[in-house]
Amino acid sequence: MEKTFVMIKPDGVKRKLVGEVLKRIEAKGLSIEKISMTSPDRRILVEHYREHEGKSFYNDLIEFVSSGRVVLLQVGGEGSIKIMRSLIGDTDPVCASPGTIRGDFANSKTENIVHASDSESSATRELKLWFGDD
Ligand code: FUP
Repeated sequence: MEKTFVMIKPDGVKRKLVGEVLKRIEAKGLSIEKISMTSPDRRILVEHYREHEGKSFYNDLIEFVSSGRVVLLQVGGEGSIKIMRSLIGDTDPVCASPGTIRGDFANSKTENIVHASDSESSATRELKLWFGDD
């Protein structure tokens, strides 16, 4: 079954939206296969966000995601990568539709509650980075 990586970012944890995000994932029929909480250090975030290095928002992004605890998830189910992307909504809060997680709760491009892998190759890479080979 297809697997994807999801992270509830520090703003989602601080705003007590963990249950809300998990509820939406499960209500859609996807499975929470792994779950843990951590305070990510810069090293792992630099690797996670390597494709964004040098962009104008990069430093603020790393600073923000390393600012508190995050919830790491392996989510499984048929079509889980695309389904999670549609559940989270657009990166830009102006474009994120109501009914999506970002559309309902985010008001910033950087502090946008949740991350979900955007392709099969990033899902494989990110699951290995955050959960290792287990
Ligand atoms: P997404 O896959 O929807 O999370 O969005 P991107 O891969 O385009 O961006 C990765 C992260 O960079 C987003 F979670 C938030 C951050 N970002 C900004 O802070 N500012 C921007 O203008 C674009 C992205």
